[in-house]
Amino acid sequence: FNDPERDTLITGKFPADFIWGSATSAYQIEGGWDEDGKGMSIWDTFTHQDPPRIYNAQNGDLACDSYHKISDDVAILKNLGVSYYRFSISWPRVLPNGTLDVINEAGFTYYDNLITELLANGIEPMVTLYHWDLPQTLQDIGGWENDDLADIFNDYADLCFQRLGSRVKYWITFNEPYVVCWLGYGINVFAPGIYSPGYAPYRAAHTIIKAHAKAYNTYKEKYSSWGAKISITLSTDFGIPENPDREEDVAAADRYMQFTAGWFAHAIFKNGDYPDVMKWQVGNKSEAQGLSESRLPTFTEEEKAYIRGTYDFFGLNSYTSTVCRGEENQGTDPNYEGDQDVTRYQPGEWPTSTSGWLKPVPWGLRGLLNWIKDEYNDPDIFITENGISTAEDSQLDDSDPRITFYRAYINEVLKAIMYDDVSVKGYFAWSLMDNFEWTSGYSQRFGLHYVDFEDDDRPRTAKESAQWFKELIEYNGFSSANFSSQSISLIS
Ligand code: GBH
Repeated sequence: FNDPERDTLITGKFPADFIWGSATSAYQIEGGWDEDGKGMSIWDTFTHQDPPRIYNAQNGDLACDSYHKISDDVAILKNLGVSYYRFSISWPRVLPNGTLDVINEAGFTYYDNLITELLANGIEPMVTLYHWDLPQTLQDIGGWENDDLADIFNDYADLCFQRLGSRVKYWITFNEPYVVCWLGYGINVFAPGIYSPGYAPYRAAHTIIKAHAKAYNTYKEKYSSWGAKISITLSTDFGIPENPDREEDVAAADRYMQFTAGWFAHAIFKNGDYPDVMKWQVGNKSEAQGLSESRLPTFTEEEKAYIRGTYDFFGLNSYTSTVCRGEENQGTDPNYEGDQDVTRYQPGEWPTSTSGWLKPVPWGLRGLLNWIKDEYNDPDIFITENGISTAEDSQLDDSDPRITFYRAYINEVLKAIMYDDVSVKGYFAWSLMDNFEWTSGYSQRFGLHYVDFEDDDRPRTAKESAQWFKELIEYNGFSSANFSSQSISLIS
């Protein structure tokens, strides 16, 4: 993305109706893993494994104890001045077996109370139905590889709409299905810990896309009088061609985007089907591997018609970028990454962070927003996550890198709105508070608020970045005052 102003911070305001929020997810904050009738999720199973799979054998059993701390959580949101809070529902907390046979009322009471407290403080909920914590009972029947999960998810979604929907204006079906499918079913990095790099991710994605479409249509058929917007949150790094003058690299960057964002977005935001380049690549590789059919499943015409257009906005999580070189994969084993014929890396000169994968590239976010606008016909976009980690021993002074990161990234969002006319409608900082960072446990702190994990009470304390974000929200944009605590430059 060729941006002549990419080294410059600009001043300016966001549109008056721009939504500012902060985000969390159930397993990462709630704790209460076996309380009041909650069922087991695949992350309970995964974190309790022996030998341990998580940094220092940590888990989310207590996490930030948000299950018991509604008023603390709402108080820090209120202090931030956000108008929205994005949180997720723990499916096994409300349906311990995953299905409608047992409804755990205590689970709904928790979310009911949370929403009541939010609204009483002038904060609207944005609710994610699936942020990775599948009921274990559903994994036992194959998880997302089992086609039945589309209907079972739809039942769960329907129940959540019915119980909570009169007070929710934004629903998100799935958070980052790419991560679920590839890290969970492809390479055994995340729960459920399946290693099947050439097959299971495609099968899981197929079910998830159908599940999303069902839940979307259920909302529109049964609950549209409540008028919420409903969609999906997708994640991708921004793929940058290694050499923008080399046609193979430009094509490779596009293939990477189609295999990550497009894997889900093409069907939902375009025509009900996978990107042509995915069908071509996976089909050809499958044939070369002597398989009788493509490893990429197909949708029926009826399914395509049902899936396309099942969105009211584009939910985007993005943190970093990646450089792509077009290069034929020489491996012969079925593999989703090999299927792409893309060699990827993050250049050594990019700034680093506590999370090895997260190299701050602010201008990449503007490039990505433009890519989405062009690719999917200018949808409304909500950035549902963006942020940076600091080390386990970091405390309240997080101006470098967190303020520097937010300033540079959010400034790129402003440029995308002001200069490129991208329809960005809201921005959610990840995260409201330090929490359980999946396999990294509590060693990577993403919070605007510090959580003391040594203290049983899990007290929350505002970091410097929380104050900075609050001032940004108050002004609804950048005045020169937002630049005053400039430290090292991420913008290079
Ligand atoms: C988001 O994923 C999640 O939605 C959120 O829950 C999470 O806390 C947040 O980001 C910060 O990570 O362990 O080296 O194999 C962002 C995409 C995908 C980035 C998994 C980290 C693991 C890399 N994440 N990836 S590694």
